[in-house]
Amino acid sequence: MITFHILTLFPEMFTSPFSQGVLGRAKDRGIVKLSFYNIRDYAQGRHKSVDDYPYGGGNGMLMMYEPISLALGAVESATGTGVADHVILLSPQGKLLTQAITQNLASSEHIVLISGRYEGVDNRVTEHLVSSEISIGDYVVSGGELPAMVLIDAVSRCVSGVLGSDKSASNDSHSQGLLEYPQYTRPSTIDGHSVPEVLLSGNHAEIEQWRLGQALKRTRDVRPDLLPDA
Ligand code: 9D3
Repeated sequence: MITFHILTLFPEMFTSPFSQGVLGRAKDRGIVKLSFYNIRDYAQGRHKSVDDYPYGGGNGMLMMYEPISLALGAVESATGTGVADHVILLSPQGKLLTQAITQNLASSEHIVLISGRYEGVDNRVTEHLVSSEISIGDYVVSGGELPAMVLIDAVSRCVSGVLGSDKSASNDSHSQGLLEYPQYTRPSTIDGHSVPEVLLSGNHAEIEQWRLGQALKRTRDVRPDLLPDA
């Protein structure tokens, strides 16, 4: 059982990805739990502000420290434990998410995810409330919600019992080393395009050799950066 505690201004964004498929099932079966904390609910004062102008000037607004800190307090009240070592801020400044990281996170009981909006967060959040920052890649998306969903999906797949068999989970992590080989299903010919002969041969040694060759070629052509590790 793993619980993701999600601090966000937009909890509704998270509903559909986790109501279907592998993750929907994992949730229904109680293997994965999602718990939401709307940062707006922890805003203080007459205006219930969650964002403010950056000291020193600059573009846009920043998420304030206080509502995030209070929301983290609510997580600790709900769990009855300290969570300080398991607080992840989704951030363009973070370490790149990898399969090795998702596998490590999968053994946690509680993971707290902070999804930001605006141009960023008060750096005191990062320094004093967050234990690690994670990015999902070198491109810009509009907030931390989609990255949090990507992380939850990827981590959940590594949790025992979420996929059909533990073999599927280890198969997932193998495909980290090399890109996958081409795959085909029926019919054996369509629009004049045939399935490679070797796959119909029934010779399993030859099929395995062909698949490895294809995987290596694809990886060299498309993702040569993966090859030294494979
Ligand atoms: C990097 C661009 N920033 C400086 C101008 C502004 C900014 C844009 C979008 C700051 C934050 C965001 C929202 N993105 C995330 O919170 C985010 C993210 C991402 O944009 N790309 C990859 N991984 C992540 S994790 C969180």
